[in-house]
Amino acid sequence: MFDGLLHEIEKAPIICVFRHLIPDADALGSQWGLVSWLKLTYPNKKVFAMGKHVGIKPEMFPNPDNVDDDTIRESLAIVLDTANAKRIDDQRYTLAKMIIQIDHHPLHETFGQKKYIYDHRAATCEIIAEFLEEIVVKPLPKKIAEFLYMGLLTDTLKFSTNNTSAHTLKIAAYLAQSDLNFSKLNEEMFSVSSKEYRFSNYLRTHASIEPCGMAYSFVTLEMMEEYGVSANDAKERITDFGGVRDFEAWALFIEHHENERRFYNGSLRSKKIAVNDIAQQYRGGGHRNAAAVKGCSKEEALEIIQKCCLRIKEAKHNDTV
Ligand SMILES: [Mn+2]
Repeated sequence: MFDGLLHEIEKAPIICVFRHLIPDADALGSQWGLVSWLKLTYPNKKVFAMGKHVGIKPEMFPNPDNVDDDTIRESLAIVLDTANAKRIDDQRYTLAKMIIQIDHHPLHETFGQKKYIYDHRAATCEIIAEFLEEIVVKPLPKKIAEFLYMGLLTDTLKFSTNNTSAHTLKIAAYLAQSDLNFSKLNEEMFSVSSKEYRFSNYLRTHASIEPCGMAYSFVTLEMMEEYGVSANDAKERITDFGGVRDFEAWALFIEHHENERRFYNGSLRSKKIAVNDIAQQYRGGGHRNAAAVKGCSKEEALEIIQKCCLRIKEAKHNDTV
């Protein structure tokens, strides 16, 4: 499965580990899990965590490194959890001697000489842990296991997404051997601020719900200002629509502005219907049941809702015939 990966790692004196912009816990967990393991295992190599953007929970992960262009030129670049080249946090990955992609998103674009893409895995952390399990038979050092577990826990929404598999749990069990404190990790990853709590209440109260079972909300710049939440925090609240029996799909559109232009970036989620191909029509993409769109006008966002509704109706029709 990881043919040649260890070989490339072993021969590289410098390794730069990249991940996507606006990193979530899977991007950061896989990055810091791998970086920490590389540093520990190869004390003579120079290993760097790349990226400028801070994540949703910056207090949970160390700060990225400052790396000059010449160092990147001499390095092996490993890019984690990122399907499109434009989303790589720090575009200088192109300077590297060699680029390796490791990801669980469906293959979207090839930007590396080698790639390890396993889109049936629930998280990039699952793939990194799987790679380490092959090499390190005994339990991983606690900190490394924690980083990887955090990404596994959040990308699977506490092991509840439909890509959670027996393998995911096997990997979780492997990580758990490192004396993990599950309740503490859950608390750290999922508890929200009282501001977010109030904002969630607003979202739930004001969501639009189509008769087909499509729920959605628009969050304007003014609303985020009023509730004191950032666009990143607001986006995370898509999970507030999950767990409702009547909802087949749901969407959250967050307003952004660039120069004078105001537009929406949206997150789409569904129980059964595919939403990633719809997302692709609106400058986005992602997983079958969890995708994102970019730079949409309100009209486009409403079109997306209509397309999802149509698909829900078709699916219901097919179920009954
Ligand atoms: Mn991920």
